[in-house]
Formats: sequence, structure tokens, C-alpha cells
Amino acid sequence: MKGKLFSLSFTVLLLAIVFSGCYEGNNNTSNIESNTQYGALEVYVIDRTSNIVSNAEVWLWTEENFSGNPDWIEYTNTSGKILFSDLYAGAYVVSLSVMKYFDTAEEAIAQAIHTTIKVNETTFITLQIPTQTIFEDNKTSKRPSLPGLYERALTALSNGTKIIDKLDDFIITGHEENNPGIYPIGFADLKELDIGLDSTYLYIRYWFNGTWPDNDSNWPKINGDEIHDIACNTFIDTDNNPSTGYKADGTEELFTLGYKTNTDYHFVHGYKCDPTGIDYPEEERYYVNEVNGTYMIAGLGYDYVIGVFPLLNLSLSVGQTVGIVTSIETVSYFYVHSTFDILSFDDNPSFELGDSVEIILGENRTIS
Ligand SMILES: [Ca+2]
Ligand SMILES: [Ca+2]
Ligand SMILES: [Ca+2]
Repeated sequence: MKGKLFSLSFTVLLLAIVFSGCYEGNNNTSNIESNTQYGALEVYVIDRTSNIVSNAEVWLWTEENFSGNPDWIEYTNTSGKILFSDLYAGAYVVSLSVMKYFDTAEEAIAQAIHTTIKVNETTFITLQIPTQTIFEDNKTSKRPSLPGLYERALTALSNGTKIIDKLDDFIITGHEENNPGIYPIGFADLKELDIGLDSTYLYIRYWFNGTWPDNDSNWPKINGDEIHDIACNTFIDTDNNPSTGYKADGTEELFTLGYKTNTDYHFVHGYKCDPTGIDYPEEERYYVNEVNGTYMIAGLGYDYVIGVFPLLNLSLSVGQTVGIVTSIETVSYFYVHSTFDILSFDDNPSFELGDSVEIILGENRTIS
């Protein structure tokens, strides 16, 4: 635990230079050299909703080294904790990974915690993930380009409608390109769909029976097959009339979120609207096919993902009765649909039925 880390990326070094500039002349506070006894530091990491965060990257410096690269980098365990034992008593600074959780050095410095380790004592510190990761359109930017978006989403969703789905209820579609059995992939098993809106955006939150892998190498590998793609689709029947709209579901609008591993085009989100009446080819199903300004919040490393979609172009408003059709699908090397879950109260739902759940937009209600 006392070893220094030498292999740091060029980007980290660049950031370290920024840190160095900010803290010049302010690094003479340590008394570590004269102290030969140890204490410990336990860091606990939670997210914005106070859930524990495992595998969170925690950086630790001695106070005198805070101007540069961290002295230690460690990751929280499944209880959201990491113990730095055998630290010399003295002054330290602890932060979540500057690279992973902050956009600027200034932001990280403002939230770093300065603490003192005492001999034979354990100091406890809680760090909170500073904000949700927000992905704009298909870019992989880590930071929200729209301040307050996460808070807005939570407000609209808490005032909106929750629809509960069963667990372990993947369907076998019967299509030949689909998984004839069921892979046990909890993070693709929908357990709740929340939907809300405000004057600007529609918000859709998908809760899962598991956490999305936050590293491409950790996606499930099963019997020589490998999951490499997840998509969350919500179709809205805006006139609550299944005989109008996109033929398969009678819906008028499609919202999609997802992630693909090992590609430059990781994040997939957007919406389509104004059905043409053409079912194939798929790209001709809607007049409006791409809309900029959509966002995806969380997802990787979380058991939920939130889609934020501009109401522009949509015929949706508070108080409107609509039908909701939702599917969660994963893609593997062997199967177009390696898992398929649909939001349904039917004990034997089928893909073709496209079960629609009727809701009133903006109604604060739980449906199960
Ligand atoms: Ca489910
Ligand atoms: Ca319709
Ligand atoms: Ca289901």
C-alpha cells in the first residue's frame, strides 16, 4: 500500500500540471518525515442517491504531494469501501479519481477532502460521486453539457409514473435469430420503468435487476458467446390508438438508449417520430429519424439509465393519455436478441403483441 504509482497516462500528467499551477507554494503542511507510526483511512463511496458504489476509483495524496500525481489509486469493494492501511500519521488529501469523475482540476480541488491520519486510529471519510455521467447524443463526453439536467430529470421522474415489471421474465420470441434459451443477464432484466416530463424534455428511466458493466471486458461471456450490445426501447402510442402509427405496435414515437462494447459508436440514443407507414426497410419507418440534443444519464456502472429527449417534434404533453410499449434487448455474437424483456403484465407475453401499458403523462402513480 505504500508504493508509489509510476505509470500514469499523458492525460493525467497534463492534469497534474494544472494541479501544480493551482497549488504552487502551498504544499508545506506535512510532518510525515518525522513520524514513524501508522494509522489508517477508510473511504466509503456513495452516489447521488446515497447508494454504495463499488469499484469507484479513489485517489490519495500526502498533503505535501497534493500538487501532482496521486500517491495511491485504489478501488472500492462491493461494499463501496476501500481501506488504506499502514499510512504514516500525518496530513492527507483524498478525492475520487480526477480523471474519471471531474472535468476540471478546479472542480476536483474544490471537492477534495483534507484529513489527518492519527497513530493507531482509522479515519473514516465518505465521498459522493459528484454528478451523474451524462452522455450527449453519441459523444462519449463524461460531463454534463447542460448543468442541472440530472436534477431536472429526478424532479420530473418523481412527479411521473412508475410501471413495475416482473423479474426473471425474459421472453423467447421464437424468431430463429434469437436465443432459444435464456441467458441470465440481470442488467438486461427490466424491473421498473419511470416516465415523466417537463416543459422541455421527456424523461424515461429504466431500472434493472443488475448493474451495467462499466468496463467493456466485463460484459457477459456465456458458452462461447458474448454479449456486446444492449438497447432500451420505448414506443409511445401518442393517440392511444393501436390502429394508427408504426404498424407493428400502432405507436407514433420511438425512444431508444443503449450501449455497444468495443466500438467508437458506444452510446446510442435518440428518437424517431412521425411514422411513414412503411415497415421495411427499418430506416424508412419514420419521417424524423435523428434529433440532436438527447442525453443518456448513468447506465454504465449503474442499475439504471435515464434517457432525456427534447419534446421538440413530439406531440406529447402533461395530462395526455398514451400507450407505452417497452422492450429491453441484448445482442450477442450468436443472437440478434440474446435476451428480450418487454414491459408487460401478461404472464405469457409475446413480442408480436407489443403489450401497451396505458398511462396519463405526468400522473404521479405507480402501476403494477
Ligand atoms: Ca423484467
Ligand atoms: Ca397510435
Ligand atoms: Ca417483462
